Amino acid sequence: MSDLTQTQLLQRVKHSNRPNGNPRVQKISARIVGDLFRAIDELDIQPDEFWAGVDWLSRLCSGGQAGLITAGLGFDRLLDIRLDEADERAGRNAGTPRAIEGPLYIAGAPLSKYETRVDEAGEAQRGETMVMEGRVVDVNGQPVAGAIIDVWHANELGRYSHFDPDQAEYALRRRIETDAQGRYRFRSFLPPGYAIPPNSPTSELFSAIGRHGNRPAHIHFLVVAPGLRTLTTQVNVPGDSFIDDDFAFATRDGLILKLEKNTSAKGYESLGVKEPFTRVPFDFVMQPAADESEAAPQARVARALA
Ligand code: MBD
Ligand code: FE
Repeated sequence: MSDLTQTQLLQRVKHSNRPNGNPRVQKISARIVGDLFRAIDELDIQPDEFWAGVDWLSRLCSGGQAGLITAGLGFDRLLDIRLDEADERAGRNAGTPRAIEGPLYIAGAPLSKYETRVDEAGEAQRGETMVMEGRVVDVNGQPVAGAIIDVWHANELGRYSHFDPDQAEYALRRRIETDAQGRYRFRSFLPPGYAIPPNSPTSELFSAIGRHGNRPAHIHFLVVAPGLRTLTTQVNVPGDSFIDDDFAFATRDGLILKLEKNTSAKGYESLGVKEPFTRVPFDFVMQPAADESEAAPQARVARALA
């Protein structure tokens, strides 16, 4: 039995020779290994190519960039498309569209009621001042009090706190609880887009396959409320040249912001706004949860928190 053909080898790799395996893991791993064996054979992948790939993968993972590659190769959006398709079949594709979480969410941001600054008071101007505001409502238009909106976005250099050692903990990350009328509002600045780190495993692959690694300007949200289906989404700042060419494929109709430039500061004093600013109205429309597993707070799609 020491001389194996490719087929015999694959059979033995797939064969479980201990009890108590996990059937789902067995099935998935057998399929993926089999597909890779076939790719190696059909593409005549040479040992140096194979080991270069393994080396790339270990550098990618030890550098914390696995979630960047899944987004850039379309896997994150694929999972969303499949959830949308399942919703469509179940007749429940209402409300604010979902959009990928991305690899840069951190739980536990500072929590405020109704309103907050997401940027810091007393800093130099970091971009166009904006106040985003609106309500969380259910699919019948009823306001949702006590919803928790997690918001996070990049700084003026396109970098996210926690991953960027130059920023304070939770910089540009906040949570806001909606008031009795379901309202929220926050002040920040319109962020720029994001680009994958240069000289990294991710950029290596992207230059080799001839793709850019840019995301258009966007803001992330995770909205959680009792009895409602947890919503992970992103909104885009209009006018960005990458808006229809996002490296992570996350742009969606219904998620492009409308900017109300030159809004009067009157009524926004509590956010420290003193001059005309850009108002950004946006309501989050949340579906009812089909069951407990879809509702707050455990329904965020489980992924490790970097
Ligand atoms: C981001 O800011 C992001 O949102 C995604 C999905 C991937 C990389 C950087
Ligand atoms: Fe992002």
